[in-house]
Amino acid sequence: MSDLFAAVAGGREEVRDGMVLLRGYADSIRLLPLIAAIADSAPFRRMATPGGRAMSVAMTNCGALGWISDARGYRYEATDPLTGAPWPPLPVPFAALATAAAAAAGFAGFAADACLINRYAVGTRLTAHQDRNETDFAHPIVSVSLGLPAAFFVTLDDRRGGRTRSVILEDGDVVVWGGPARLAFHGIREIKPGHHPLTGPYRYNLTMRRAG
Ligand SMILES: O=C(O)CCC(=O)C(=O)O
Ligand SMILES: [Mn+2]
Repeated sequence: MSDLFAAVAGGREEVRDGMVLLRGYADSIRLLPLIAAIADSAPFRRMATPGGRAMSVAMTNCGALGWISDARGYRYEATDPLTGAPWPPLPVPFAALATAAAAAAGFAGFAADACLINRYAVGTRLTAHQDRNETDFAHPIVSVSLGLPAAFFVTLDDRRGGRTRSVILEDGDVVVWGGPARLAFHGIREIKPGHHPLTGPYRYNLTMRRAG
């Protein structure tokens, strides 16, 4: 494990079967400049839902594949539809963090090839959904929270309207889910007003996936 995350490692908590929360595992001071560099070439944008509405959360990607939504649906693409260029490469510290966090959560050998970057302004949210556009659900999802806190919820029984558990995710917290939780419904409740010393009025989230 590199000092990028070992230095800030905190507690380990099971959120539900197959989902582990690693408190304070990621170092936002190291990660945020990498996000800014990615956004210089692949800007944050509010993608359109298949139904034609703009999503409230602004998104971009890095890695060999990037997740997109538009009138044709949800999918991964190798190029950014905004620029026509390949998505910026997955920074080595992102990939290393994903592999180490997955191993710490019990998913050894994870190698991410895609990273969706979400930017939440105050008042935005992400409704309940499954991450299911990846080709092989044997691989876990690694989610990194940076900046303002957020209430993350997950269903306990894989039904959209099922019972949920909520946890507050703070700057540096990493959640890993796979196995029995891989297709759990999850989302983010409305971000409360606040100011974070590193991100101001925003929360950033990286979800690292094996998409292809
Ligand atoms: O922001 C989060 O913590 C979750 C993000 C998420 O579920 C997603 O991007 O699919
Ligand atoms: Mn998700």
